[in-house]
Amino acid sequence: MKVIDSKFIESAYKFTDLSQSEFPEIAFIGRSNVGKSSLINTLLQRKNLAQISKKPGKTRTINIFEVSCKFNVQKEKINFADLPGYGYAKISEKTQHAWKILIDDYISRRKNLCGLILIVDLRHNADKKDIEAKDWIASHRKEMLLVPTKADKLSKSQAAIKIRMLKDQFLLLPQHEIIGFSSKSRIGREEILEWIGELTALVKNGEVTC
Ligand SMILES: Nc1nc2c(ncn2[C@@H]2O[C@H](COP(=O)(O)OP(=O)(O)O)[C@@H](O)[C@H]2O)c(=O)[nH]1
Ligand SMILES: [Mg+2]
Repeated sequence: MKVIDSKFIESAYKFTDLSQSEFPEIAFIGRSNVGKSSLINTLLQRKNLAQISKKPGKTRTINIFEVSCKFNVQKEKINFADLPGYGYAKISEKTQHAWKILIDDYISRRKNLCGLILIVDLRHNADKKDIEAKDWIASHRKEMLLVPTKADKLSKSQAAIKIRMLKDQFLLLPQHEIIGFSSKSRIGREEILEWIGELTALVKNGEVTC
Protein backbone atom coordinates (compact mmCIF):
# COMPACT_ATOMS: atom_id res chain seq x y z
CA MET A 1 0.00 0.00 0.00
CA LYS A 2 1.27 3.48 -0.90
CA VAL A 3 0.15 6.61 0.92
CA ILE A 4 -0.71 9.50 -1.41
CA ASP A 5 -2.22 12.11 0.87
CA SER A 6 -3.74 12.55 4.33
CA LYS A 7 -5.79 15.06 6.25
CA PHE A 8 -7.19 15.66 9.73
CA ILE A 9 -10.96 15.14 9.88
CA GLU A 10 -12.13 15.56 13.47
CA SER A 11 -11.58 15.13 17.21
CA ALA A 12 -14.19 13.73 19.58
CA TYR A 13 -14.46 13.50 23.38
CA LYS A 14 -17.53 11.29 23.12
CA PHE A 15 -18.22 8.43 20.75
CA THR A 16 -21.51 10.02 19.74
CA ASP A 17 -19.64 13.16 18.61
CA LEU A 18 -17.85 11.19 15.87
CA SER A 19 -19.37 11.50 12.43
CA GLN A 20 -19.96 8.27 10.58
CA SER A 21 -17.57 7.26 7.85
CA GLU A 22 -17.79 4.66 5.12
CA PHE A 23 -14.01 4.19 4.85
CA PRO A 24 -12.33 1.20 6.52
CA GLU A 25 -10.71 2.45 9.74
CA ILE A 26 -7.52 1.38 11.50
CA ALA A 27 -7.12 2.54 15.12
CA PHE A 28 -3.86 3.11 17.00
CA ILE A 29 -3.94 2.26 20.71
CA GLY A 30 -1.33 2.16 23.46
CA ARG A 31 0.09 3.84 26.56
CA SER A 32 0.48 7.60 26.69
CA ASN A 33 3.80 8.67 25.21
CA VAL A 34 4.55 5.27 23.65
CA GLY A 35 4.77 6.76 20.14
CA LYS A 36 1.27 6.45 18.61
CA SER A 37 1.25 9.88 17.00
CA SER A 38 4.84 9.45 15.78
CA LEU A 39 3.89 6.13 14.16
CA ILE A 40 0.92 7.75 12.38
CA ASN A 41 3.07 10.65 11.17
CA THR A 42 5.78 8.28 9.90
CA LEU A 43 3.27 6.07 8.07
CA LEU A 44 1.72 9.15 6.45
CA GLN A 45 5.07 10.88 5.83
CA ARG A 46 3.82 13.96 7.64
CA LYS A 47 5.83 15.87 10.24
CA ASN A 48 3.09 16.91 12.60
CA LEU A 49 -0.30 15.80 11.35
CA ALA A 50 -1.14 13.65 14.38
CA GLN A 51 -0.21 16.49 16.74
CA ILE A 52 -2.39 19.10 15.03
CA SER A 53 -5.40 18.26 17.15
CA LYS A 54 -3.25 17.87 20.26
CA LYS A 55 -4.04 21.25 21.70
CA PRO A 56 -3.62 21.41 25.49
CA GLY A 57 -6.64 19.82 27.13
CA LYS A 58 -7.58 18.01 23.94
CA THR A 59 -5.45 14.97 24.51
CA ARG A 60 -8.37 12.82 25.71
CA THR A 61 -9.97 12.80 22.29
CA ILE A 62 -10.18 10.34 19.43
CA ASN A 63 -8.63 11.97 16.38
CA ILE A 64 -9.61 10.83 12.89
CA PHE A 65 -7.43 11.21 9.79
CA GLU A 66 -8.46 10.42 6.24
CA VAL A 67 -5.80 8.73 4.13
CA SER A 68 -5.78 8.54 0.33
CA CYS A 69 -3.78 5.54 -0.74
CA LYS A 70 -3.01 3.27 -3.63
CA PHE A 71 -3.36 -0.52 -3.63
CA ASN A 72 -1.52 -1.69 -6.75
CA VAL A 73 -3.13 0.69 -9.25
CA GLN A 74 -6.39 1.26 -7.42
CA LYS A 75 -6.93 4.44 -5.41
CA GLU A 76 -8.82 4.06 -2.12
CA LYS A 77 -9.56 6.00 1.03
CA ILE A 78 -9.14 4.67 4.55
CA ASN A 79 -9.15 6.29 8.00
CA PHE A 80 -6.62 6.26 10.81
CA ALA A 81 -7.90 6.83 14.36
CA ASP A 82 -5.42 8.09 16.98
CA LEU A 83 -6.93 6.92 20.30
CA PRO A 84 -6.17 8.62 23.63
CA GLY A 85 -3.40 6.81 25.52
CA TYR A 86 -3.93 4.77 28.66
CA GLY A 87 -1.83 4.34 31.77
CA TYR A 88 -0.84 7.94 32.36
CA ALA A 89 -0.16 8.02 36.12
CA LYS A 90 -1.24 11.61 36.74
CA ILE A 91 -4.82 11.37 35.53
CA SER A 92 -7.77 11.18 37.91
CA GLU A 93 -10.01 8.15 38.36
CA LYS A 94 -12.79 10.15 36.72
CA THR A 95 -10.72 10.80 33.58
CA GLN A 96 -9.64 7.16 33.50
CA HIS A 97 -13.29 6.09 33.69
CA ALA A 98 -14.19 8.48 30.85
CA TRP A 99 -11.34 6.98 28.79
CA LYS A 100 -12.68 3.45 29.31
CA ILE A 101 -16.17 4.46 28.24
CA LEU A 102 -14.89 6.32 25.17
CA ILE A 103 -12.69 3.43 24.01
CA ASP A 104 -15.24 0.74 24.83
CA ASP A 105 -17.94 2.61 22.91
CA TYR A 106 -15.52 3.14 20.05
CA ILE A 107 -14.37 -0.49 19.76
CA SER A 108 -17.83 -1.97 20.15
CA ARG A 109 -19.85 0.55 18.10
CA ARG A 110 -17.64 2.00 15.38
CA LYS A 111 -19.08 0.31 12.30
CA ASN A 112 -16.12 0.89 9.96
CA LEU A 113 -13.41 -0.14 12.48
CA CYS A 114 -11.66 -3.11 10.88
CA GLY A 115 -8.45 -3.45 12.87
CA LEU A 116 -6.32 -2.08 15.70
CA ILE A 117 -2.60 -1.50 15.96
CA LEU A 118 -1.47 -1.97 19.56
CA ILE A 119 1.74 -0.06 20.23
CA VAL A 120 4.17 -0.92 23.03
CA ASP A 121 7.71 0.20 23.87
CA LEU A 122 10.13 -2.42 22.56
CA ARG A 123 12.48 -1.83 25.50
CA HIS A 124 9.91 -2.68 28.16
CA ASN A 125 8.07 -5.81 29.14
CA ALA A 126 4.36 -5.85 28.45
CA ASP A 127 2.45 -4.62 31.49
CA LYS A 128 -1.01 -5.36 32.80
CA LYS A 129 -2.63 -2.50 30.90
CA ASP A 130 -1.11 -3.63 27.56
CA ILE A 131 -2.28 -7.22 28.07
CA GLU A 132 -5.73 -5.93 29.06
CA ALA A 133 -5.84 -3.91 25.83
CA LYS A 134 -4.98 -7.00 23.78
CA ASP A 135 -7.64 -9.09 25.54
CA TRP A 136 -10.14 -6.31 25.04
CA ILE A 137 -9.42 -6.20 21.30
CA ALA A 138 -9.69 -10.00 21.10
CA SER A 139 -12.98 -10.03 23.02
CA HIS A 140 -14.43 -7.67 20.42
CA ARG A 141 -13.11 -10.03 17.72
CA LYS A 142 -11.14 -7.30 16.00
CA GLU A 143 -8.03 -7.84 13.89
CA MET A 144 -4.87 -6.74 15.71
CA LEU A 145 -1.25 -5.95 14.89
CA LEU A 146 1.27 -5.58 17.73
CA VAL A 147 3.89 -2.89 17.03
CA PRO A 148 6.77 -2.59 19.49
CA THR A 149 8.24 0.84 18.78
CA LYS A 150 11.41 2.85 19.54
CA ALA A 151 13.47 0.01 18.00
CA ASP A 152 16.27 2.53 17.34
CA LYS A 153 17.04 2.46 21.07
CA LEU A 154 18.21 -1.18 20.91
CA SER A 155 20.72 -3.09 18.81
CA LYS A 156 19.32 -5.41 16.12
CA SER A 157 20.05 -8.52 18.19
CA GLN A 158 18.60 -7.03 21.40
CA ALA A 159 15.50 -6.01 19.43
CA ALA A 160 15.05 -9.55 18.07
CA ILE A 161 15.28 -11.01 21.60
CA LYS A 162 12.77 -8.47 22.94
CA ILE A 163 10.32 -9.21 20.10
CA ARG A 164 10.43 -12.92 20.92
CA MET A 165 9.81 -12.13 24.60
CA LEU A 166 6.85 -9.89 23.77
CA LYS A 167 5.33 -12.64 21.60
CA ASP A 168 5.41 -14.94 24.63
CA GLN A 169 4.17 -12.32 27.08
CA PHE A 170 1.20 -11.41 24.90
CA LEU A 171 0.41 -15.08 24.18
CA LEU A 172 -0.09 -14.02 20.57
CA LEU A 173 -2.38 -16.20 18.50
CA PRO A 174 -1.13 -17.43 15.11
CA GLN A 175 -3.19 -14.77 13.33
CA HIS A 176 -1.61 -11.98 15.37
CA GLU A 177 1.42 -10.42 13.71
CA ILE A 178 4.16 -8.42 15.41
CA ILE A 179 6.28 -5.82 13.57
CA GLY A 180 9.13 -3.90 15.22
CA PHE A 181 9.16 -0.20 14.36
CA SER A 182 11.05 3.05 14.82
CA SER A 183 9.90 6.53 13.85
CA LYS A 184 13.57 7.57 13.85
CA SER A 185 14.96 4.92 11.47
CA ARG A 186 11.53 4.17 9.88
CA ILE A 187 12.25 0.47 10.15
CA GLY A 188 9.00 -1.52 9.91
CA ARG A 189 7.09 1.21 8.01
CA GLU A 190 6.64 -0.76 4.78
CA GLU A 191 5.59 -3.94 6.61
CA ILE A 192 2.98 -2.08 8.68
CA LEU A 193 1.54 -0.43 5.55
CA GLU A 194 1.44 -3.87 3.92
CA TRP A 195 -0.51 -5.28 6.91
CA ILE A 196 -2.98 -2.39 6.67
CA GLY A 197 -3.29 -2.85 2.89
CA GLU A 198 -3.93 -6.59 3.19
CA LEU A 199 -6.52 -6.12 5.90
CA THR A 200 -8.32 -3.43 3.90
CA ALA A 201 -8.36 -5.73 0.84
CA LEU A 202 -9.87 -8.56 2.93
CA VAL A 203 -12.55 -6.17 4.18
CA LYS A 204 -13.34 -5.07 0.62
CA ASN A 205 -13.64 -8.72 -0.51
CA GLY A 206 -15.93 -9.46 2.42
CA GLU A 207 -13.47 -11.96 3.95
CA VAL A 208 -13.15 -9.85 7.11
CA THR A 209 -16.08 -7.95 8.56
CA CYS A 210 -15.66 -4.76 10.54
N1 LIG B 1 13.80 7.29 19.84
C1 LIG B 1 12.51 7.25 19.51
N2 LIG B 1 11.63 8.12 20.08
C2 LIG B 1 10.33 8.06 19.72
C3 LIG B 1 9.86 7.09 18.79
N3 LIG B 1 8.52 7.26 18.66
C4 LIG B 1 8.17 8.27 19.49
N4 LIG B 1 9.25 8.76 20.13
C5 LIG B 1 9.26 9.86 21.12
O1 LIG B 1 8.39 9.53 22.20
C6 LIG B 1 7.66 10.67 22.64
C7 LIG B 1 6.16 10.39 22.57
O2 LIG B 1 5.78 10.21 21.22
P1 LIG B 1 4.26 10.42 20.73
O3 LIG B 1 4.21 9.98 19.31
O4 LIG B 1 3.78 11.81 21.03
O5 LIG B 1 3.49 9.37 21.67
P2 LIG B 1 1.92 9.18 21.95
O6 LIG B 1 1.62 9.88 23.23
O7 LIG B 1 1.75 7.71 22.09
O8 LIG B 1 1.20 9.73 20.77
C8 LIG B 1 8.12 11.84 21.77
O9 LIG B 1 9.12 12.54 22.46
C9 LIG B 1 8.68 11.15 20.52
O10 LIG B 1 9.67 11.91 19.86
C10 LIG B 1 10.82 6.20 18.18
O11 LIG B 1 10.50 5.33 17.34
N5 LIG B 1 12.12 6.33 18.59
MG1 LIG C 1 -0.34 11.12 20.70
